[in-house]
Amino acid sequence: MLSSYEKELLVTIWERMLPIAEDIGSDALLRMFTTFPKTKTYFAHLDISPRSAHLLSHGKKIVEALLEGAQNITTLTTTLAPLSRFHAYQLRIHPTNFKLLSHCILVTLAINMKDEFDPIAHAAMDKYLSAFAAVLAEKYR
Ligand code: ZNH
Repeated sequence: MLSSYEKELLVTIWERMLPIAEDIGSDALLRMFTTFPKTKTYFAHLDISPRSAHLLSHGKKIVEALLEGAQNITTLTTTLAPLSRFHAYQLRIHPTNFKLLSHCILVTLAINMKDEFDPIAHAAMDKYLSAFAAVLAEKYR
């Protein structure tokens, strides 16, 4: 599904996002909460106001997980199994939400990377986020 060029590109992009993981992750989350307000219900126990400590730290975790997944793309299902179980059994996130966050991540990356987020990068990232979301949603079936 992903070419070897795309796999390398994904690792390169997420490695570049790591030093600014808090900013990237929290921006994507804030976009999700603003654009799709129902997603906020899962975070009722956290302070998710712009630049809050919770938003920044949760945003960082998301970027770290996306880098880890990109680095382990051939074993995505096993690499993400604990995270998948967590989302299905503890958090009970309805699977439709994964598409909403993926969309917001694409927008955040486009703004951050500007012209470098070209159609090739966009397509690779979209495929990767879909694959990631499919693994996170796997335990619901
Ligand atoms: Zn999630 C958590 C990732 C999606 C909700 N997450 C989490 C974490 C991580 C993640 C890494 C941490 C874990 C631990 O701690 O162990 N996610 C992720 C990713 C994605 C996601 C990568 C995609 C792409 N989530 C999601 C969604 C939602 C969510 C869509 C809803 C809407 N998560 C969540 C929650 C939590 C999490 C609620 C918990 C938080 C706290 O802190 O509490």
